[in-house]
Amino acid sequence: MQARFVFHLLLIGAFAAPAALFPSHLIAQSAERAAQLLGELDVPEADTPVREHPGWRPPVRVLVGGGGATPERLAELQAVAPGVEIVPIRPGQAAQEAVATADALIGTCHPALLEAGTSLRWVQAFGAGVEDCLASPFIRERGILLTNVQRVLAPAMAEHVMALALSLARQLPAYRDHQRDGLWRRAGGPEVTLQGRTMLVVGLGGVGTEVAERAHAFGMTVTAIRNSDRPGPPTVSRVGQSAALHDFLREADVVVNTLPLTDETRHMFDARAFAAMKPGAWFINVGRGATVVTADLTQALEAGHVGAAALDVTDPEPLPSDHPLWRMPNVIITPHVAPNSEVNIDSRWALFRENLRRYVAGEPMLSVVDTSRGY
Ligand code: OXD
Repeated sequence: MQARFVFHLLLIGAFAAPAALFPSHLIAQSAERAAQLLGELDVPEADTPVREHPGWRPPVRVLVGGGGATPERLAELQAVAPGVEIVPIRPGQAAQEAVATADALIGTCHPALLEAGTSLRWVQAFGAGVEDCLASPFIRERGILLTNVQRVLAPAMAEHVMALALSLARQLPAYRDHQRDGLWRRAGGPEVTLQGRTMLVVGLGGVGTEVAERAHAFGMTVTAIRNSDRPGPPTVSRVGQSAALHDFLREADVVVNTLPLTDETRHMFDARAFAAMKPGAWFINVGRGATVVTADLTQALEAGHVGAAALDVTDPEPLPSDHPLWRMPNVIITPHVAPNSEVNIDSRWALFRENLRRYVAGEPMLSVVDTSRGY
């Protein structure tokens, strides 16, 4: 555990460094690391083989989109699906025609493709959040199997959460401002430690669990809210369901939102939720912007009741350049980059490949979305 943690910290440093300092051999090794990571990630596997899913049949034609569809990756997909026609979506191509006869769609969930894809039986989303796929009625109406990449993105997102929490604790934004002006000067506020504080993770799924593991390793007490009565991992000392959110908020020094966007989670963080937070506590959001009422968060920060916020997601996105959140000294904003890492693109494609192999063979699929819950 200790060694693994040192590795995570090294990566945080590497991302902060200018591109020239980022060793290219690390990028070259990423494909190998991705395959290894997929093995380590504990990606959830469906209980039943996909051949028992209504409508499954061996696929004939699979349409492939999404970032990073290089000839090598397409060849790897072909290798696990011999005899299947793998059709890449090319920019400017009328993909609606091509999707009409496709059995599966990998790497994109574009509403126009879902509408035209009347033969689709399986869609592999490019990302973790699938609210856009489910906003179009076709997945649910046609009983299409939907898979995502939630676990694959979790380590990068959890590192991003810790980077944001550490930046707030150690006042790094203020020191970066001083550095720009060549000033050897204390930031003003007290530097604090994460150790000994309580972190509440709201949304104890793949990402939340990875956040909890890291926060626990930093000596934090971790509590969590999840949408089921399943017990949490040993790194989490207390787990409640959403009805207990406000009670849990009262106890936390750092609140981390890793929620997906569903009808239940939309605007879950409103004025009442922020009022329930401990005075001065911090709010970190890497889930979805619309789980928060932005005006209520802004007001809670202006009033000083919420002590600081670090937001990778906002509502709306992009956040308009004249929005007051941009100018608050106690707010860090990153532009929806928490899931990004040089290894994630490879691990995404490793998952696509493995799921295609399983789909063709009729085996249990990985990372299946419960379309009734929306995640
Ligand atoms: C996602 C994302 O994949 O936020 O859901 O990028």
